[in-house]
Amino acid sequence: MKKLFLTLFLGIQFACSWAQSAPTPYGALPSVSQLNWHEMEMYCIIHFGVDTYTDKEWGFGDEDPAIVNPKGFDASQIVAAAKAGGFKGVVVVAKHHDGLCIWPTKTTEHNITKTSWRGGKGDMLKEYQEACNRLGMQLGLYCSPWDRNSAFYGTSEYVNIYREQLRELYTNYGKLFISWHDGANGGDGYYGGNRESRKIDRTTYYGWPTTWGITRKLQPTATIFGDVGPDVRWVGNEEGHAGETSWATYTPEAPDSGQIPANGYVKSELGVEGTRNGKFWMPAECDVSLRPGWFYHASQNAQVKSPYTLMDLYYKSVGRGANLDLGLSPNREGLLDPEDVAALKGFGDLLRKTFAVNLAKGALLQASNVRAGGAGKFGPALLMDADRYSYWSTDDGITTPTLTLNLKGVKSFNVIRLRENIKLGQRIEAFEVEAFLDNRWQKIAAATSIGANRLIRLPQTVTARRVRLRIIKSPVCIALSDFGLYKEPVHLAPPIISRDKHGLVSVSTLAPVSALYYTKNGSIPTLKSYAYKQEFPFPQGGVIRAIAVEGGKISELAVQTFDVSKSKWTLMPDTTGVHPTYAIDENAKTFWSSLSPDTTKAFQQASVSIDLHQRTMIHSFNYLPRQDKKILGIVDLYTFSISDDGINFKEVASGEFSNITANPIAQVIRLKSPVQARYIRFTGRRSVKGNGITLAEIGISSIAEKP
Ligand code: FUL
Repeated sequence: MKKLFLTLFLGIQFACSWAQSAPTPYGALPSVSQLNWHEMEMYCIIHFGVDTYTDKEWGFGDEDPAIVNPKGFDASQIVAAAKAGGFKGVVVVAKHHDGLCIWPTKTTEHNITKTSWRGGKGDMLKEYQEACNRLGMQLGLYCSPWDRNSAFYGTSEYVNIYREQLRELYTNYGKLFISWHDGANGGDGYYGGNRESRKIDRTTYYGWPTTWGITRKLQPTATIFGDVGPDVRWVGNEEGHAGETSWATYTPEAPDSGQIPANGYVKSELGVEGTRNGKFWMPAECDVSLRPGWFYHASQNAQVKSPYTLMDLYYKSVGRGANLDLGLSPNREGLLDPEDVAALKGFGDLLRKTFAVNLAKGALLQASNVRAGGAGKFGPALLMDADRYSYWSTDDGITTPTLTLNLKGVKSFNVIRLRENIKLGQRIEAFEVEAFLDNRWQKIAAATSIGANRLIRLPQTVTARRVRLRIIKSPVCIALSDFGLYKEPVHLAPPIISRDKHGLVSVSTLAPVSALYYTKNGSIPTLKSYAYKQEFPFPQGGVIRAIAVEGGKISELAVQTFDVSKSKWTLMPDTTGVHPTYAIDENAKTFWSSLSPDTTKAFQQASVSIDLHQRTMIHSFNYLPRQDKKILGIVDLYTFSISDDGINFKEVASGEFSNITANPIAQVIRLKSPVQARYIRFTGRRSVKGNGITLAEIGISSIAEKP
């Protein structure tokens, strides 16, 4: 089947008639479990627990498990939705930082048997395992090393408990494809009632080499994920993208680079790119949630990522040789919301449509060189089969070959795919693709790393009859396993919804369209909704949804949630620091700062006080951390106060912004009960780094529960 195509070779190949063996593998190589992981490309990670009921991202560890009662829990609904999205497995959070084990563990009382669900008789992990078996999906488990509930956290006793938890997980839930270990470690917690801060040395405390030994013994085919591997590295952001150049190999930084990284949880900026010729095969996993947070929050219902947004993330993760790990957040019933299910299905359909037909198939292939040993073994026809490990290779020393494709007719495409046979290592460093257009070869794409997968989404559809691949740089002969041309369905981009300083909302598009429609009540717009003609006031905030219509096509849906308009707000004189007005300018890119340039100064708490100029109903407030990818001054302990006279302030909320360093998204804090006030004050009581605080925006919502 592999020789369906006529393959032409230039002169020199005919001279090389002696049989040559396979190329020597290059650099660090993937293990069998890593190969399985690469083949999966995408899986989901499922967060459900006490946080689902407390509306938090990190539980403190003092939550009563009885609040957990997902009456409608159906693992099959969740796993089937992931499958419809094209995902090949799920990683279930068996224990998050709050310490609640969602299986009947013997290691702690703080477990599923103490919840109200199924009278304490249930085992969520078993149900996930059964659902995965039924649906042909692979299962992975996440057991947080940090445990804010355990009285023993910080002592060696806890490490034994943690290892025992892993043993239970590895023994009772079948074959796992991944053992997922989070990097958040130590800090404030309940710790068996002690309510204190416990610090551990993340490089030594857990004794990772021993802990990983347990994984290797009990789950020999599972990969181990951690901030720095050892099998799969964290990409370094929770936005779901790897670097434009992303190497599967990696050399961890100090403290003990050079050995298999027992340093486990040392973060590195390098995760996103990897290390060319790194010591270990340690590809990146790009984790990102379908919603802004990892756990379910009703306030984020309007922010479920759309199929095209997921598609974009797919190109930036899987398309860069990494894997995509998408967060799913079952609601309090224990089910995915219909919007989440629809987004997954829409994404899966888009993937299936895009990659249904390889337009390069049937082309006449002319390679500038084919490794001696026979076209059947190393010829370019092998690029067209579905086998990731059959490959086109060149003679030793031939590192910049070209491949010309005379397509079977004129073809229109907008996506290019390449793969290397990674069993032979990551070899190619740069390549270009050209199309024969207007009677000359023109460059249409160029990229660096390939590895397990490289996708290039072209800015425009290219229509051509001849295409040429040029390998520009490779230290050794190539071993390319795939070349494909695809056509992603054309779609109309969603309109842009924005609100100016005066509280006026506008709906616009980059290219002209025939009509725009919108709704103000959270419903999905149709051609019967309000037709957009001009800016309109929306001072109380809420959700605007809009669509564009052009040439009989309806665009992707745009959704934008607004807080109460800040058009009349002013800052009170006690707000100092640099650029105070940036805290309320409705511009996420600017930020206010109380940081002192004198870095020897200790942290000083700071506040922003605002006059709303009218008594306003407040259901929640919202802190948007700086959005420039820097963490200096990001607040993680806050107080929110209100006043009627601008002099006497009363605290109405205080607490922690969890996971804000890894995922610096808007933090919506719902007040215990709604209040009315004319003045508000936000105080940062601690920042994750630096001697002051920074703040991109402060907002409030007057809406009881964001739809
Ligand atoms: C993070 C955790 O701290 C988050 O809560 C979440 O579990 C995410 C997947 O990993 O680092």
